[in-house]
Amino acid sequence: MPDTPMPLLPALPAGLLDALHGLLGPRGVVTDPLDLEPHLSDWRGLYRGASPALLRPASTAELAAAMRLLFEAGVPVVPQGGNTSMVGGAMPDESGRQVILSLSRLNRIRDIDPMDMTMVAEAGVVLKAAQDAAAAAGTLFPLSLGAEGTATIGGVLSTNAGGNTTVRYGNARDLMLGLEVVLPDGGVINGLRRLRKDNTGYALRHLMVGAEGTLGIVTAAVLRLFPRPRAEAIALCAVESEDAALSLFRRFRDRDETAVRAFEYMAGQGMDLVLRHVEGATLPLSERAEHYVLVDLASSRPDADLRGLMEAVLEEALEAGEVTDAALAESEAQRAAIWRLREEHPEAQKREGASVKNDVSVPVSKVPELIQRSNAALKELIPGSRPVPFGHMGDGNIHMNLEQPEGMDPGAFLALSHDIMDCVNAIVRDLDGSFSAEHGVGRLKPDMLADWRGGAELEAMRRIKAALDPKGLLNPGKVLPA
Ligand code: FAD
Ligand code: 2HG
Ligand code: ZN
Repeated sequence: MPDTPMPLLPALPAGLLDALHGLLGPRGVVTDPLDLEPHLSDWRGLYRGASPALLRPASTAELAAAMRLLFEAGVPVVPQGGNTSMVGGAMPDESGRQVILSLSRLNRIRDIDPMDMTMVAEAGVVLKAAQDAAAAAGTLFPLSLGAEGTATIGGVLSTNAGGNTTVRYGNARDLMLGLEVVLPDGGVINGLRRLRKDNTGYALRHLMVGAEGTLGIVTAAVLRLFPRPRAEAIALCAVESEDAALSLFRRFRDRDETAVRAFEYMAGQGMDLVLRHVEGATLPLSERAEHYVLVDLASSRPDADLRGLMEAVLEEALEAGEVTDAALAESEAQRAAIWRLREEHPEAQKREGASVKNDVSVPVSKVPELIQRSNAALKELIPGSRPVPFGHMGDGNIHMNLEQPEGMDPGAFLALSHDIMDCVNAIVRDLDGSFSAEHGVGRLKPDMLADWRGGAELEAMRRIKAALDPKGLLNPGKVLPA
């Protein structure tokens, strides 16, 4: 046998790279391993993939032409936005055959219309840039999440991201009116309609939202804008229990539902990690608590007395023994500091050691039961482990995360990931919830999808996939089980 070294990566079909170069130009095709490197691992460090090339088309037409070539050659394509997926959705597999597709050069805001209250943004626009552009036009694009400085419009739509303001404005799907999409064979759906009413056949745009890049490539979207808030009030509260937190939510909602922009729960355990690991983080309350909530009120009415509303409701809740302490932000700096305590939870968990995430949702009324039962079951499953539940209580989505026991080998803890997820999911199922609330299915959870959405529902999903992506080339191995 001749001792010839195997190539590290299987080559793309002959001539394809040259053809792609011809179409996309030198900036449009990246093959240097150093430049590819940041695209081959995910934020959580769960996956490491391989890829022969990263494509960066500069327009929808370029992308459509490239997709036609890839389709004919039978090359799999993995769309990647900001690569902040929590479920490995944007990772190529280890085969080295999958091309990564970045939309980073499609990063224009094509139009903002303050009368229609719409923005047309390309897929590569970073979420924060979309928020800033809306603000510059005197409007609000309300989607808000910890990764907003990196996540893209294509990514948030493809995952149907939720974040902090779902309780008031809905998730990404609710903020989308129309889409431009390139299909696996290069066909283009020109659906950038800015209509509030458009009942014309199947709503393909909604099929693409949350499809995690398995049905088509989102290239641009019509997004909904809102009036800017002119009055705001924000407080960090120590609350007596999970039930007290829910009761406080109800008090605010019943007084003025439209004023509640965010209502976030945080357990004492998670706040301790933030205070330990995040530079400059301090608790604006007199003492540590077992449970906290962040209440964020906003209104577009300049005369809305949200400070008065905040104080009145907190007063009632203090008297009822639900709230034990509260700090109201008096300045923009204090407001940002309170939000930071919430937003730094994922980073603080990461710095503390290994953790397993459970992005689950239940009906809002069942959130306290979810947290209480999961805490108990997880501590029993792994003695010494530290449940860190936090998240979007107002919409029923809690990150029922588990931090490793102090001193335990991180690898040994992560080897128990599936037992940990099964443990929480059994409770979630019992409470009529979902195993994936806002992060998606990605590469991590296709088996869960098969388990939870079997029968006719899974079969219908498979048929949709086969109809739109007959060669199975778009983001293989994601969402649907093999
Ligand atoms: P990527 O991670 O690059 O991709 C996500 C998925 O979408 C992949 O399946 C990818 O193939 C596909 N995709 C990307 N672009 C396109 C496109 N143009 N067309 C078709 N498919 C595409 N998520 C929440 O919902 N709420 C939160 O509060 C939240 N907070 C976070 C905080 C932190 C610190 C981090 C790291 C993540 C957080 N996330 C949150 C998860 C993540 O930010 C979201 O899932 C986000 O929507 C991903 O956007 P992205 O551009 O990074 O997409
Ligand atoms: C958040 O709400 C994100 O901060 C991340 O969805 C949640 O780290 C997590 O589990
Ligand atoms: Zn979240």
